[in-house]
Amino acid sequence: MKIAKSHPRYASLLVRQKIERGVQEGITSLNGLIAHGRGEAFDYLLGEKTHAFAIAAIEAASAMLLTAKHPVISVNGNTTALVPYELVSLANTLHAPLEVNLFHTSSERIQRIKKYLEKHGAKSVLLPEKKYTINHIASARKYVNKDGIYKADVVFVPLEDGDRAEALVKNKKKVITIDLNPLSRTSRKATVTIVDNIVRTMPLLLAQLKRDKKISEQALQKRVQAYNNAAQLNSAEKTIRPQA
Ligand code: PTJ
Repeated sequence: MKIAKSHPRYASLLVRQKIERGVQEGITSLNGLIAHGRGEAFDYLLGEKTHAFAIAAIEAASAMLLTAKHPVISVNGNTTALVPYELVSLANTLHAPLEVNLFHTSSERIQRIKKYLEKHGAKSVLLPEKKYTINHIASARKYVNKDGIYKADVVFVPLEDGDRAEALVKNKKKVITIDLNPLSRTSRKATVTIVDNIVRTMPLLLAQLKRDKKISEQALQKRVQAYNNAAQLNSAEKTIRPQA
């Protein structure tokens, strides 16, 4: 369906279409539609704009990614459908691999996501390997790639479920997430939580990385140390429920 530019919900409807197409192409799971709806509700409460707490988290994320030894970008059916070019661009900027790790896992969907990202210019899309696992997680999500999440020190993992975010942290990895819900377990467990819509965050993060590439490693490390995730989450929560 062609959406009229004059429609008051034009931007939001365009994003919905991307998720819908993701399902039609076998990239996004049906559960992905539910997750998207939940995200939309929180975005509505946030006024559908990027707040100062998200900018602070983007700055910390950029510094953490640039000072990481082995950063890895974990992708799923929603993120691939919404921001494929930006994910590839992030991987290229950091010289880091993309790795598919699904909540509702299926080997067919894993392959489709890999192909879709390659179609959008990805050079390296890693897949989970049965020989390599992370601890503290029971489901098939424990399987990871030897050259990816297995050896990563920093995992960028937007739109994640709480179990895995927690497991990654317990495996001594720093976790950067994007989640519109500041109350979710993922938001609470991550090292850096960007409370914003991924479609707004990704271009801002890429621009921040470009600026930060000119900054010294020491200054970036200082920024990471100064960042307080709990304080930013607190500001986000106050925005969606000021009486709390
Ligand atoms: O492709 P799969 O099988 O790996 O499944 C991916 C989903 C996202 C379906 C799966 O990880 C899942 O069920 O996630 P949850 O537990 O529903 O959490 C998703 C979180 O992302 C929720 O807190 C949503 O509010 C949030 N979210 C949804 N859309 C966006 C978002 N955050 C930022 N930007 C969005 N566009």
